[in-house]
Amino acid sequence: SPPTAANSSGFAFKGPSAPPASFPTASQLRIGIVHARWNAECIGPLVQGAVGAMKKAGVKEENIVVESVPGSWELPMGVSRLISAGQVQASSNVSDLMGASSLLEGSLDSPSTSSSASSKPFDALIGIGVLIKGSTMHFEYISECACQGLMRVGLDANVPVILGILTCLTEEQALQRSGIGEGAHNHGEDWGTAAVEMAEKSNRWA
Ligand code: DLZ
Repeated sequence: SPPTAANSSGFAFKGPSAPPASFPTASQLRIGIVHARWNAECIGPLVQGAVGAMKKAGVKEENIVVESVPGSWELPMGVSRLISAGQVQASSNVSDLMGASSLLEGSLDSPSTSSSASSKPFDALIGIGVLIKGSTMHFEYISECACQGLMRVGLDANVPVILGILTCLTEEQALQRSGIGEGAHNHGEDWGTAAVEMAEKSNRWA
């Protein structure tokens, strides 16, 4: 659980308060993750954290699709294309359509190899990246555009897109937020839970 879990009044600082107690439709949800490959030491645990939280909430592993793009700059396009691929050709292997390889390739069931995998469009997506400030202006430009881009893609497609981008001033901050080190908290877990909550609520509000 987050180190900043809700107090007895139900409030939390620097972290979400408790999510819904259960996710009744989780087993029917289909969720996509697109992650950048920069700062892989953090990306791996963040993706694992998100996948773990979704499975804990009841999402089936075969209904979680994980794809990668080079860096955070490419996340909005990657998420946008994955949404389209899921809508157009939901019954085939989305990985083939993306043509990208993931850090976690092989660790999750490919939709094409599992007969119980869902073939419907994605109910929610997560864009995962880690940006660490360097000595040039790259950090500022990429952070701003990647975050704005993910918001735009989600609103344009009317599909929940979770912001899974860490924008850190130091490597230590990035490691801490990836669950690495003493007292660290893996933000990927929060993103996974947020994806399930938003997927369910969006379906209900449709
Ligand atoms: C170029 C760049 C830099 C300097 N830093 C990061 C970073 O910290 N995290 C990240 O995800 N990507 C970084 N990139 C790569 C860009 O996001 C992008 O992949 C390239 O500029 C190619 O378009």
